[in-house]
Amino acid sequence: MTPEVVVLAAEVEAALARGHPVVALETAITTHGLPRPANLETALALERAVRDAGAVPATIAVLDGQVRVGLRESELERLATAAHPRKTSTRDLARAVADGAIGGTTVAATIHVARRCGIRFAATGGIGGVHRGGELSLDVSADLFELARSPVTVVCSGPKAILDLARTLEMLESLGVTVVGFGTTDLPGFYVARTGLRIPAVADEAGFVRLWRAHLALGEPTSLVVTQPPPADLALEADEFARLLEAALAEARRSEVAGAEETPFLLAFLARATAGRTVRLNIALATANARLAARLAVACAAGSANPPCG
Ligand code: PSU
Ligand code: MN
Repeated sequence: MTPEVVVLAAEVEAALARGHPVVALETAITTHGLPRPANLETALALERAVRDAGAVPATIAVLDGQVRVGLRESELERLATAAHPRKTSTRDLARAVADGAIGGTTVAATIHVARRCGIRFAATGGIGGVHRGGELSLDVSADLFELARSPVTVVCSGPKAILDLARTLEMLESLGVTVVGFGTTDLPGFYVARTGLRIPAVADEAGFVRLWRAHLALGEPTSLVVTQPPPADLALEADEFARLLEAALAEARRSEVAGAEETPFLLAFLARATAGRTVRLNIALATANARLAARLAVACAAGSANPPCG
């Protein structure tokens, strides 16, 4: 990537140069994950959450044939209201740039770009993973493969609950990606607080900083995936969610939706079926994750030179 293709906002560039904490924010949630106008409000709320915790937000997207790292409010608005924004994963980045397109970046594309810029923290709602039936369809999110080669800590509420969570954990293990629970040993499942799948926990911020330092010292090329449960007041019960998901998956089969369209389709179905509760939950958990990512970035930057990764 040449400098003209990846453009850093002045604030982000200055923060990185001084070793100040920076948190990358994905934008597929803006272009494809949330309905309007909640998508723009959320994108702004995520940036505010990062700032309030003392870090600099670097919202990443493709605009006018450039990968932009740090957007102005007017640019976020363009992204959030674009007629046909592209869902841009790693494989789509070059094409989106070449076509002069506008696109929201998935976790995969976001951490890919973050790594190139020396940004070490990112936040999202839920990471992609192995889709149900993925053992045959091979519909496995590029997020997993990018997590295997980008030393960027990603704070999330677990993999999106529409996925095959057990196989997603297996793949992360195979790829050498460390998954930890922030104060939990039960993998959070995005809309649900507990999935019954066990993960190692870090108790607190100090515990994470020790893990992060060890990971850095070992020179591991992989991500640390930090998961925290969704806010309790909005989280769904496991059986309630299971019923909703059955209906959503049946509708996806009837509509013959597959591939990159599946995630946005299922999220939209769940939003309709719950009269917007899953949207409120998605916003709340994404904001909480942005806040935690910033907190951890601040804690890790304290007393460390925060050298850019190669
Ligand atoms: N989490 C959300 N909403 C989203 C996504 C995650 O709350 O829209 C997006 C993320 O950008 C993630 C992507 O990287 O879905 C994964 O899509 P796929 O399974 O097609 O790789
Ligand atoms: Mn996919």
